[in-house]
Amino acid sequence: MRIDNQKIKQLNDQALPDHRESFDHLSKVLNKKNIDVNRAVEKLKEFQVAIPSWALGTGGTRFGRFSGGGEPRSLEEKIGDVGLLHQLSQSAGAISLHIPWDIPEDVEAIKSLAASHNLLFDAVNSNTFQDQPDQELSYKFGSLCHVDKAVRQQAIDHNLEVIKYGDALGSKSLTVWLADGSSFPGQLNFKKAFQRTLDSLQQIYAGMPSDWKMFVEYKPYEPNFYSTVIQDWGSSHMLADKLGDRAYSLVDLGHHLPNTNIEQIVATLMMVGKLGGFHFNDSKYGDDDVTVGSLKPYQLFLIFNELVDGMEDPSSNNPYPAWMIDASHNLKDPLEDLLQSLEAIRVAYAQALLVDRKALEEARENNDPTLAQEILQGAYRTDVRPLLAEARLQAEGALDPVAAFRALNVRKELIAARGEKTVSTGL
Ligand code: PSV
Ligand code: MN
Repeated sequence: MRIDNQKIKQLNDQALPDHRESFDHLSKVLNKKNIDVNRAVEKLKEFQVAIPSWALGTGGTRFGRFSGGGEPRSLEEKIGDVGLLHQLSQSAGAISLHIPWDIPEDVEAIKSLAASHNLLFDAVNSNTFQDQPDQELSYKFGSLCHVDKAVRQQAIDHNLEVIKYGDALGSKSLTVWLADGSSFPGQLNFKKAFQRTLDSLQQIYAGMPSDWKMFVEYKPYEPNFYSTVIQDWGSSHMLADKLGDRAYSLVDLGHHLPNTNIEQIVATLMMVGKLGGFHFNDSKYGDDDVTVGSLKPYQLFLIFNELVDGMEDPSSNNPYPAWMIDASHNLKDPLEDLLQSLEAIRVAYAQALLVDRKALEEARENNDPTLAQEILQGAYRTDVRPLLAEARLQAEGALDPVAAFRALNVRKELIAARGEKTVSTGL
């Protein structure tokens, strides 16, 4: 389904007087601080985050899954859902596919459907963490790290196939996340597993088109409980470094042990030009995959502070990172949840744009942590939501996407079109 743009406009018109008042007030406050409001709005208009095709249905845990209704049943419907998110938010201009969950049967038709929603295809993701029904060899004991060369070859071939699908759709990057590891001490030779993984990744890297990038994602545990082959940013960076110039680390917010200083990891990777991709979510305990910014918005801001610093650093050769939400929706409507995540990401981004970097650097040079904190928290405590709303208004999105989603009964219409009991492919 598509929302009638006139309906979005009508809702915006009703909310416009309040928006003008708050935007004008914020503009005055920021102008006094010599912050260029138009630049911030333009930056927000440009900032697009990819939606993963597997986040549009209800997620679950190993204990159960409580289906929502109106879930997308096909790749076409998933693209339609991302189209709705983009129409309302004007900030979800790309979709990231997971193969084999989302194999495009008619590539040209899928491409033109995505284009009709103004969507691009972001990184494609391989899946060697599950066995598929028609698969010859099992990944129970790993894929790219497996002791058996034939299993490794099967996993390499799968990644090469994923690249082919992505290439046909216009993707320019492959994200590799491996569940490979061990659940018991002694089970795996750490060094051999790492070397076999590197060797397998080298073969995949060699099969990428010359304008493609590879993102190596890390995760400390789960589904394996004792060790993961690519457990942390150090392992990921070692692999990316050995693979070549077009291989990068990918940071997923949920893939860190409690209290890890993720912002420092981001700064360090960008310093050496090796931060390629970013998966957003939030967590309290582990890879909880809950709504971005729902638990630790200040941490998200501190991470964005480093991301913006890295992006604005003229001496950095880090490429523009690929942004993606990587979350699971167990309780909330997935589309509402994704709209909230998009908002939280953009709030943190906008706040980071407000940081007076020159003053912050001076405070650092003067060993003045008090002033450094004042500067950072001054930006963090600014209610930047009118900037986001203005960016959406200018791009013909909804001033308030979640309110519009509800007022326009989008879920009800999706249920009417697709049914109450639909199941989306994915996790
Ligand atoms: C693994 O936990 C992960 O973060 C990877 O990015 C996967 O591709 C994704 O979640 C979906 O399973
Ligand atoms: Mn991820």
